[in-house]
Amino acid sequence: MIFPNLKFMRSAAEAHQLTPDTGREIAFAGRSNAGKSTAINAITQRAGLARVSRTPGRTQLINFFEVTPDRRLVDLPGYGFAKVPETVRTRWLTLMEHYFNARESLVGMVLIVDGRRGLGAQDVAMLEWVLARDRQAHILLTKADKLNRREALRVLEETRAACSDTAVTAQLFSAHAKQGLDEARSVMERWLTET
Ligand SMILES: Nc1nc2c(ncn2[C@@H]2O[C@H](COP(=O)(O)OP(=O)(O)OP(=O)(O)O)[C@@H](O)[C@H]2O)c(=O)[nH]1
Ligand SMILES: [Mg+2]
Repeated sequence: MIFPNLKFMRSAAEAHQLTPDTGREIAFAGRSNAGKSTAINAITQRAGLARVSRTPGRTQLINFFEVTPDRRLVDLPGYGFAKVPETVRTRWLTLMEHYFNARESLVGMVLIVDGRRGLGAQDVAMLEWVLARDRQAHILLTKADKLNRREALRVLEETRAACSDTAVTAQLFSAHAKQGLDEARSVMERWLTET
C-alpha cells in the first residue's frame, strides 16, 4: 500500500480555502456520479474516506487528503449534472478555473469516466485544460464490472484513440471488482515521486 498515512485535510468551497500550494498533488476529476470518490477509496484502501454520494452533484467542494506532509490527493467537484441551479454551476466554474489556473503543485489529473458512457465533451475540455498547463493526465474507465469483455475493450480502444495525439493514458477500472487498482496506483506513485 502506498498511502499508509492518508488523512483528510480540509474541504474548500472557495478559492481562499485551498490548502497551501506546496509540494505535489494529484486531482481526481470527472462527471458527477462517475465514481471519483469511490475510486479514491478503492485506490487508497480506505473505505469511507472520500464520501460516496447518493445524490449526483452533491460534492460541490474540493476535498484535500494528505498522503505525506507534501503530497496530496484532491477530490474535485463533479460536473455534468443536470438538476442544479445556474448559481451552483457558476460557482463550480469559478472555483475550478481558479484551481487549474493557479495550482502550481498540481502534477497530474486522474480523470474518472464511466466506462458505459465513454469520454464526453466536458471530459475532453478537462483534459485540454490540464494539457494546456503541461500537466499529466490518466483516464480511469470505471464501472468496468458493468461491461462485458467486448464492450470494455471497445471503450478502452476508443478512449486511447481519442487521446492518441497526447501523452494521456487510459485503463479499465472497477472499484467494485477491484480491477485496475495497481495500475492506477503505479501511475500515481510515479507522479508523486518522479523528479
Ligand atoms: N458498479 C459499479 N458502481 C460504481 C463503481 N464506482 C462507483 N460506483 C457507483 O457510482 C455511484 C457514484 O459514485 P461516487 O463515487 O459517489 O461518484 P462521484 O464521481 O464521486 O460523484 P460526485 O461526488 O457526486 O461528483 C455510487 O452509487 C457508486 O456505488 C464501480 O466500479 N462499479
Ligand atoms: Mg464524490
